Amino acid sequence: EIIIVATKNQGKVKEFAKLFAKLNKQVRSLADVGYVPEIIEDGNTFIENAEIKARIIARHLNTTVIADDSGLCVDELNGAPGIYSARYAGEHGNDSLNNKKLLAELSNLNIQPDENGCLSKAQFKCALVLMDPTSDKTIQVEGSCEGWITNQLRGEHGFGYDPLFYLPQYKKTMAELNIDEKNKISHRASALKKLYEILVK
Ligand code: ITT
Repeated sequence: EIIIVATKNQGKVKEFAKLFAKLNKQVRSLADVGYVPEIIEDGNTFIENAEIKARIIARHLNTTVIADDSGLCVDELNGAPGIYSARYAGEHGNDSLNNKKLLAELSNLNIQPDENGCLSKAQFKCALVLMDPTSDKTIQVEGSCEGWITNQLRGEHGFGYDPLFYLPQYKKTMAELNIDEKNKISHRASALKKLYEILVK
């Protein structure tokens, strides 16, 4: 069975491909199906934005799709960048600028780092919306992952804010975990697990 994941983010695609492989399903991304629209994500929540993407793409392709809207919420920044995570520093999807901006915003607060260099608690959040265009029915789920923002980029795996997201239980950043390790604990994996549990019922 083939699942269309309505995303142009290759980092997300890789993680979904591995997660769905365990369920014996193959993943196709927007690049694979040759439809990569510019979508204005003007919702107020992760769920709303995931639904906007799912609806546009499911209708266009006339097939069921799963859309992912996700981001990082930093406690000391009152939940920023949140739904603006992809364009935090102004340029959509520029991970290195976004990470710089995050460190700059936290450095303005003059927080004393802890022994691991950590400055604030944070959560990764992921909303998944599965949409069937014939009925317009959706399934909506959310997953999250708790960690800390550390003051130094570390690790080469993953994408986005992974190099700054520190996991005390591993003494590593998310970018120092390989994809299988990340897929055991990530916000995306936790959301997908909830979706799967609803679908098998
Ligand atoms: P699509 O909308 O096409 O799926 P996108 O990259 O624009 O791709 P989002 O609007 O959901 O996706 O933005 C998500 C941003 O949040 C992304 O650019 C990362 O900076 C961050 N993010 C989400 N999940 C992440 C993860 O697992 N690790 C690190 N950063 C993540």
